[in-house]
Amino acid sequence: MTTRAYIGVGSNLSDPIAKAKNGIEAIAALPEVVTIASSSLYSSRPMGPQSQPDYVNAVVMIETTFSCPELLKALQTIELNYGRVRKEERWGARTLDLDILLFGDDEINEPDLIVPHYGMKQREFVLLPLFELSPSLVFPDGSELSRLASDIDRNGLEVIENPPQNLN
Ligand code: 5RY
Ligand code: CA
Ligand code: CA
Repeated sequence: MTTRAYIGVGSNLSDPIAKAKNGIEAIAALPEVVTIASSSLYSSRPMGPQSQPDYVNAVVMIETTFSCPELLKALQTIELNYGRVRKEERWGARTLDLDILLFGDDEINEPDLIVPHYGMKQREFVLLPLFELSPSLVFPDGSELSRLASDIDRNGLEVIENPPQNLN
């Protein structure tokens, strides 16, 4: 049984364009994952603490035979492999952040795993790359991505690079 899932990719340290691409490639290389498409790379202004560099963000659409907790564990391993360090400041700068945005129509509410991702509907750097991949997407609660994406402020979000090809 496979599940369609969407993963948010973010980086704002140590060559963030390269780190975001590394993350996208590492997701595609997971044995139980097939990457269907990845979005453009976007430059975005930091949300949360402002005293940190701009981010590079993207979204990847996959099909996976992992369970959602298995996917989370695999993504956390990739983050650590690309030098992610837990710092004091909440929501501070990071080399690579991989978030499960959607996992099929699952709604999961556990302390360490909340899906759909908390806050994603308010984040232009998630909604606009996601809309690029799946313009007709409907959330598990029935809300339409097209409406959310057209209503949100771009807050300086810009495409910096077209989608990478030949992921598999
Ligand atoms: C708000 C608070 C914390 C939004 C708010 C976070 C990224 C958040 C980021 C990222 C960009 C963080 C989580 N209100 N800003 N801030 N991209 N992650 N642009 O990936 F996202 S920390
Ligand atoms: Ca995260
Ligand atoms: Ca994040």
